[in-house]
Amino acid sequence: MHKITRHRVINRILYCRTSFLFRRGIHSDAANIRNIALMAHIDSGKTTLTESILHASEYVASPGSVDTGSTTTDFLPAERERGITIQSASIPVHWKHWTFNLIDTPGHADFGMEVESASRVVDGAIVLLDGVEGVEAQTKGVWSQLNRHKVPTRMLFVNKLDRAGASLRESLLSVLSNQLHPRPVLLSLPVASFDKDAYQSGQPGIEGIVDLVKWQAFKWESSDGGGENAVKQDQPENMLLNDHPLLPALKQARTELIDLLSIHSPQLMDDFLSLDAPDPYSALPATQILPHLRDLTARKEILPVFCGSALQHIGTKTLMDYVGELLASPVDIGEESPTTTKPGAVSILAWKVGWDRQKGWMTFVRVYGGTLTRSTMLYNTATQQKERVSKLLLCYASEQKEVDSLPFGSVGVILGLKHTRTGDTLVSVNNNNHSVGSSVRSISAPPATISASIVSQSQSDIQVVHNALNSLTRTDPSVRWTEEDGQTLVHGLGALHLEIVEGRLRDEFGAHFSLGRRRVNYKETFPAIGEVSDSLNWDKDILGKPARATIEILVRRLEAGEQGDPAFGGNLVLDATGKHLPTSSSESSKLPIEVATIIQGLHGPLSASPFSSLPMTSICVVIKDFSLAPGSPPAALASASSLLLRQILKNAGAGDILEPFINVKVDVPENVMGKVVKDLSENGGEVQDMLTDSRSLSSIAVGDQAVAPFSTDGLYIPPAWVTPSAMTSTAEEGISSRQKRSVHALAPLSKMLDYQSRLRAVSGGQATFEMSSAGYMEVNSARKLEILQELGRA
Ligand SMILES: Nc1nc2c(ncn2[C@@H]2O[C@H](COP(=O)(O)OP(=O)(O)OP(=O)(O)O)[C@@H](O)[C@H]2O)c(=O)[nH]1
Ligand SMILES: [Mg+2]
Repeated sequence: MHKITRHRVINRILYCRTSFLFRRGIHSDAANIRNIALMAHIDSGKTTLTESILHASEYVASPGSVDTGSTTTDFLPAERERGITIQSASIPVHWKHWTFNLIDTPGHADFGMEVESASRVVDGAIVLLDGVEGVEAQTKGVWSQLNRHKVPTRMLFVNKLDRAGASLRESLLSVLSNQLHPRPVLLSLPVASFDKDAYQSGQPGIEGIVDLVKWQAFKWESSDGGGENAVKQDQPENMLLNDHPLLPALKQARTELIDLLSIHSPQLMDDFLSLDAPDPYSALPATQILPHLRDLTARKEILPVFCGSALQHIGTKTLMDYVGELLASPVDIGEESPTTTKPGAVSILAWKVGWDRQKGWMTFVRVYGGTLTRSTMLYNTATQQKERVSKLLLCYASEQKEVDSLPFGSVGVILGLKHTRTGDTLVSVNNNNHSVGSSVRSISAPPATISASIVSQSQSDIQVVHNALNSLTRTDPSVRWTEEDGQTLVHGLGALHLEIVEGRLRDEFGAHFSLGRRRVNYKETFPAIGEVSDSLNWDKDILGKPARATIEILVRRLEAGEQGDPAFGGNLVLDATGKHLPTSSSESSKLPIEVATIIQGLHGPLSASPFSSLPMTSICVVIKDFSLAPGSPPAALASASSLLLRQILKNAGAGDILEPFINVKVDVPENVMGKVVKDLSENGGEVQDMLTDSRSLSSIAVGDQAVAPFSTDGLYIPPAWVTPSAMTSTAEEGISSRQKRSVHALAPLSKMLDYQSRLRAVSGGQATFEMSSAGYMEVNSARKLEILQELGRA
């Protein structure tokens, strides 16, 4: 493992974690800022691409590598040890006239909270695909997160095209088969070899790319390329000589690109038709194409697709050019403020809170309205507390810089805030009428799936552990802790998450404790008995005052395709017209007080089933009617809704039990595959596929209902031979199939907590695996009994 001292770690935290606007002076021009995130399935190359981007922008003289634990953004010891990203890191990049605030996010589903908060503050995302794997389980996970947070602009980067087996065609088809976007549009194509003979012999790898918009080919002279000198650039006709087979394919790709864009942009069609050139498809200049590309990207009509190899720095600079050209700036998004603030008032979102032993609490913010200065007195709309700024920071590598202000659109750090948590909105006190609970946007933590008890080493450690837990939950809201039957329980998103939490509590917060057995969190849902409606009259005194209210609600299970609200335990509340009502306390405070109090009343019965005491999920409550007698306190409605829902749940009888499932992919040699499959089946796993070529995964939707693919009509899908290394692997399939297989299965998380050691034993250490969350699923009656027995309820 790469050794790194605590002192260096702290310095790295201070110098690198923070986001920065510029290198040589403030970029006050928000139109040039791009707040973007890199998101993808685990191991797709996000951190490697970040390092390549930093290298291209001359931020780092020589790029680090995740494989030797020397990257800029994965700097925690736990990250370097494991070679994975755990915390998202924001880093400023200066490129041409733009400043990118780049957030490298983790791909592992256990750190979904990091992706969640990053999705909240970015205006654009680069989603990576591993060119060998295509769209994977977590690709779809991050894609729906981006949808949920309405991230306005996105692009795709098909990475690892240097790997044997990488296929641009299959990757693009996987975008359609998984319904990510109906119109992925290739703006660059890879050149496996500029040498015609090598190309025809199926030379694997990638030597360069062609920018189809600018009609330029780039050739990397050496594989460790990246530097300007190593790249040769010219028109494709001058670089691909002697009837190179790729040239006609490139021309076809460009022709189809212009045709497709023209169909969606009448102006471009006019420009194109009025071109007086023998070959208008090659003559159309990039300057005429770019505004339309930008517009179509913003309107989500198209999904721009780029390709390359982050490891070899191939395609990185082209990608950076298009990040600047196509992704939205804060100006495109406009100012966002809670409705109650005056125009021009400061409004900021705390998207991440970090703890540093020397600096104390570091609050990472994005400015959504106005300009934040050091003297701005802030008001936290969620905690309803005033906060005083002590310092504003912008950092760039080892240059740490204190500044007087953070302008609109920027991302920076505030020191000195005492109560602010991830997801809170802060506004300037002067311009605010203290709008309680109003927020720019809310960030909600995904549901916890796994828990463990924490046993303090001595009586005096108990308080230290509790303080450490409070601090940790402020930095990572997906960690929760509770006291149950005199036991302290910590809840997290998965086994790896808990492992990291354990380490952080010890190393960062100095707590002494031991962790008990891990167990997964079960949930209960409404029984399958259809809809139940009922009403209730409340006529009792509240705090000595007469209180009268009536309420009528309907309760049912969520229907297929209906999404529960993660902030409300995966349940949903609708009004009488079927409109989705916001349920998080900060959002629901925008509702009329009566409705907000009814929702508050629903919390209690949903948090514990009357039968199993488990939290209830996937339940839809429709508020059909209500009334409050004049002079009665709104609390009467909360009491009425709570009592009524409890009655309905009780009368409906015990519901079905749900438990967290995971998608697991095991790469295993064929000789031990049988044992691996048997073990999975014995442990409640359902094997879904055993593939010889993991790319074929693109056509199946793991853990989901199969969906009809988007049509390829009108799209340019490159032929398979454009990435000859994929052809090579097909040719060798006979051999490889005897060697390696990918087993895809769906399994209950509870049976997979010790999978690492179990798989090692079963496969003799010959297999590797990766997991991603598949969410909560209903269990069969045998398993239900087992769970109820485990809980002492049967
Ligand atoms: N051949 C090849 N390998 C690559 C490329 N990009 C990344 N890798 C390798 O893929 C592995 C994962 O790379 P990372 O950059 O850590 O991937 P990540 O997406 O940041 O992973 P998480 O943060 O853990 O989700 C490492 O071994 C990299 O060296 C590439 O373009 N080609
Ligand atoms: Mg990473």
